[in-house]
Amino acid sequence: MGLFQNILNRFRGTSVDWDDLEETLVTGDLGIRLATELIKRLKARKGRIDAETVATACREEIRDILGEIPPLPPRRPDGKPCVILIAGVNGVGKTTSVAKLANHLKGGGHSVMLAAADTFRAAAIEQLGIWADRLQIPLVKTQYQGDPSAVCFDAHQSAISQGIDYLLCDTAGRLHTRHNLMEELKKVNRTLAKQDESAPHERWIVVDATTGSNALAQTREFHAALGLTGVIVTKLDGSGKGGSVVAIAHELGIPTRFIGTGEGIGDLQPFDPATFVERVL
Ligand SMILES: Nc1nc2c(ncn2[C@@H]2O[C@H](COP(=O)(O)OP(=O)(O)OP(=O)(O)O)[C@@H](O)[C@H]2O)c(=O)[nH]1
Ligand SMILES: [Mg+2]
Repeated sequence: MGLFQNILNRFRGTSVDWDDLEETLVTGDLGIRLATELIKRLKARKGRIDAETVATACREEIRDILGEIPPLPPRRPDGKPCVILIAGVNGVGKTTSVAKLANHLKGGGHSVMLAAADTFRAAAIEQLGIWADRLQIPLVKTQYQGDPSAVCFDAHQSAISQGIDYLLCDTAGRLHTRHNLMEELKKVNRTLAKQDESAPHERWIVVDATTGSNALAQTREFHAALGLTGVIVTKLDGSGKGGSVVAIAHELGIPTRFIGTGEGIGDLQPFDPATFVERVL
């Protein structure tokens, strides 16, 4: 059940207790800091305080926090590809999201290339290769346990020489608490700037909606390493409602760019705050 429905159910016919409301917000993956901020904003509002008005006010405040979502960067004026680096912890849906995003971009008439920078798992290169074949998109890869930075460098060089519009780099899952793996990711990021100092133009984290508020902690660490410019939230077809992306927008100012709603290639939509607040959260 969604956050606003929970608020309505909990307080309908009774007065709204602020502590109870805060707990409901935290349970909705908004996190303590955002829940406290929302309560503050709600208290500052004048007028009736009942279940309906509080639910509506919460919607408005969350819509405000989500702000405007930047559009996908266009093809670079210098003719070089727009490079999107995809990172995140293990199993959140990075590789699937890269494939879905490639499909989305290809459907929009753009040329796309993939870089298989997850050299950590042998199956990962193969997994991305299957998607690339299916989508008929070029893939640059190396052998298992090769250097992920070198793969990205080669892919970038190839994408530049072929006049590709978008280069999507899939990286290995890594725990945000593992220092050496985060350093490796920073190196990938630096390497992509070697042939185009403005690259990678986008650095996105993929978070799983079912992991709740842990997504905020992950994003904090990846943001410190990469300076993130976006979030893809996956598995919104599951039990998670994606409250964590509101906390991420509020605390870190990072916009969500796409949402994943299934395992299929078409199950990716551009993030629309209005729809998200009305129908998903
Ligand atoms: N239900 C659902 N499943 C998803 C979604 N996105 C990805 N998955 C599934 O989640 C599982 C992991 O997806 P991957 O794309 O391999 O995840 P990853 O982050 O690349 O994993 P690692 O590379 O091992 O870190 C797969 O079974 C996907 O089909 C989604 O939006 N909804
Ligand atoms: Mg993967």
